[in-house]
Amino acid sequence: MDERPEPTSIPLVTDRGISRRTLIQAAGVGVSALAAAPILAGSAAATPGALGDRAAELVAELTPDAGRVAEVDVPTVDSGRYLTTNQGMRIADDQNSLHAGSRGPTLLEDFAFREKIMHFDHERIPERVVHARGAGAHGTFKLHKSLQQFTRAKVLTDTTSTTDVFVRFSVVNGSRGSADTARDARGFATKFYTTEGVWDLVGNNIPVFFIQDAIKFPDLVHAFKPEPMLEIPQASTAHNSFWDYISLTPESMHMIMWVMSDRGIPRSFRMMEGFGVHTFRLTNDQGHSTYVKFHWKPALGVHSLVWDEAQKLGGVDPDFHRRDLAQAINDHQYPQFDLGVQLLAEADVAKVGFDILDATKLWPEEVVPVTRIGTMTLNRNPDNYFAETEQVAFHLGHIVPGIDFTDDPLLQGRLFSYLDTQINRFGSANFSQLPINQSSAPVNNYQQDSAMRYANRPGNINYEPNSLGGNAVEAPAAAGGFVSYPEVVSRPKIRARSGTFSDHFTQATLFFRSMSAPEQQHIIDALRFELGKVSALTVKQRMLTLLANIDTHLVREVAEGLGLPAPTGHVATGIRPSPALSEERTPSSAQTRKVAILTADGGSAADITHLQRTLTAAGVHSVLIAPHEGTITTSTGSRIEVDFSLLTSASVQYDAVYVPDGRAAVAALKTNGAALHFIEETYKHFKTIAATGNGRDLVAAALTVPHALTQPGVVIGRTAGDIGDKFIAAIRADRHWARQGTDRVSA
Ligand code: HDE
Repeated sequence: MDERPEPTSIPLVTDRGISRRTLIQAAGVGVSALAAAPILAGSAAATPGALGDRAAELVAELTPDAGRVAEVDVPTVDSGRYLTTNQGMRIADDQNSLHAGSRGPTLLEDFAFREKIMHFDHERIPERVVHARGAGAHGTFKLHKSLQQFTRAKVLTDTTSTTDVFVRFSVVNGSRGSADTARDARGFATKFYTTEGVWDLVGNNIPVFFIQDAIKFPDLVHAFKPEPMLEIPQASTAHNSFWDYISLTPESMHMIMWVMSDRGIPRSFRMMEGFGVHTFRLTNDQGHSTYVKFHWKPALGVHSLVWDEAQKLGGVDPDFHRRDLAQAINDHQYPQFDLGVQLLAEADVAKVGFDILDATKLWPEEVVPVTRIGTMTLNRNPDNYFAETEQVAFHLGHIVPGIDFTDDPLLQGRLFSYLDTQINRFGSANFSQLPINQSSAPVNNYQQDSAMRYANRPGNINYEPNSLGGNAVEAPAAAGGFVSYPEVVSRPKIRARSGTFSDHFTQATLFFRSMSAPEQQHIIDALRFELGKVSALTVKQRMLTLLANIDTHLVREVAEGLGLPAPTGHVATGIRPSPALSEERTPSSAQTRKVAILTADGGSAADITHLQRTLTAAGVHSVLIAPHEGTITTSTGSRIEVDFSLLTSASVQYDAVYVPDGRAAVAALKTNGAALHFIEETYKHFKTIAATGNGRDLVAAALTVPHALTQPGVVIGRTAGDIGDKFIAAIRADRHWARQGTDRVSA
């Protein structure tokens, strides 16, 4: 049997409909290769043969010291495959480049080295200008409620089918290697592979935006990115240029309230809402149009970090959100989001009291309710970050018949920007041929060539119309063709903003007033922090004059923090709060939350195993943390595996901590600064703390605030059996804002 691997280029018809030839590396290699003889360790050819023998002799003669430098005995895994160049030629030595003598210069002739290193040199494509840092997941979308009355889009009307999706969550400001937990808006972009073509819903976790017209976007982005001279700060808006720009851009005030709120520091991608932001349009078979706003509602509710925690996580685990998403999917705790729509008849536009084309405005859910129409389940992690999460290319113009645009000037500008961006990132107009971007619907047109094109059309007809028999003709609306909504446009060509876009404060006030007291305080603290990092006094003052038009309490508190006088402003009156904007009443669940069990040698096996079982049954994860890795010997002499040491874990990575009984364990931990800090920090971040038996003494030793053990979210009991339900209820409650003395904790 020939032991050569199967040809590496095989014809493939993908489930996305495009017939293509794809380079299959490793995973697709055929049976004969797997049955091949095992490869010897290292890169020396298995049977050098006569030529190899002669070469080896020559090498020995000319360079007596030549050969592989075997510093370590490298165990190899026999994959049944040989290393090859990209041309399929087998590589005999992948550890040594070709030299003139073993100590001589590298030869230009070394084509294998050059191929490898040049490929490496070209590994990066330009990172996204914004939203560079992201994490992706595959999933499905199932429609429950048809919008047939409003749209002809099958993805929104066919309740019998399931649509594949790919979602990319992202952080806007930082570069690709920055931290997940920076204060920022989060991108929430969904690619639906519908039967009528790709539909991209490219949204954020915040329903409004900083600016009203796309022409301002480059300035906004320059201002929030690191300042150009030293390229600092990374992934942070707490600097002069951002606040200078914002203080000169009153239309951003509503968005500023959101970014400074808890929404700017989500606990998880799985616990964020998503918003299409713009007013889109649905069109039905009769050509009738209805305005629509798209929403994603997370099954786990909307939850956030606290700022101190977010900052620390940036160092302790910069991949916190990315890891959290992948872990949940690995554990089959699939993140779910309901797709919701707010529908507004053209005749009812006046109801909302502002211009629906203004992307700095939301439609309060109490005025225009959100109807949930389907559920998205994210159930598969990418196989390869680059191929999927990095190369996924979103564009607002990826749309399907039945969904259409409005004249929102931000939306209109985005329609240009995304395609331009993708062509720049990929260096080719053929990005739509990459597997992650391929349409499930057949792709037929007469576009051709450009870099890296491999889906090619047979025959001589590469134009239309043609009379010689091409392979595609235009589809009328009845055959599923996209027909733009024929909105009447007959206005003067003019560079101006509509007067109906000029109220920049009412909804900022609406948002602030809709927050609970702790949420309001977080906005105040965030503004104190951000503006506190601004060195230009005039910028701080100008920001205060804007905040004065949002809320009097807000401006007074921020001004006090900055040590500046609070200006007065004109605050809108008669605003009815929108409870839907607060995280206070959001659904909450203990499921998928993470508990740290903090113990040491001598910890109670009965407590630990009982609590582990209780938590697992409730869908809560737990890890055992001890002063050292390996195993701990429990009070009864049994051994329990340690997941992390106090060196490799931190409280900020967990939603709660539990200290089990065990005299020796507690005695050891009481003198361990890291253990005491762990508990203090959990307390400071308003998270649940539980202890049983002697464990109580450790909590008491760590927390010096008065009456710490009777504070909300501190669960003390005799045994793990006693506290199970209370502990889970406290985890479900998430943060215990009523807890006293957190600011006295020095952690
Ligand atoms: Fe984007 N935006 N954006 N944006 N945006 C990009 O496209 C742009 C805006 C959003 O995970 C870029 O592929 C302009 C609003 C997401 O790949 C770029 C304007 C909203 C993502 C671009 C906006 C978004 C992007 C950069 C003002 C919420 C990441 C790389 C008119 C509705 C998608 C890229 C992903 C990415 C342009 C404003 C969401 C440069 C010009 C408003 C989620 O094309």
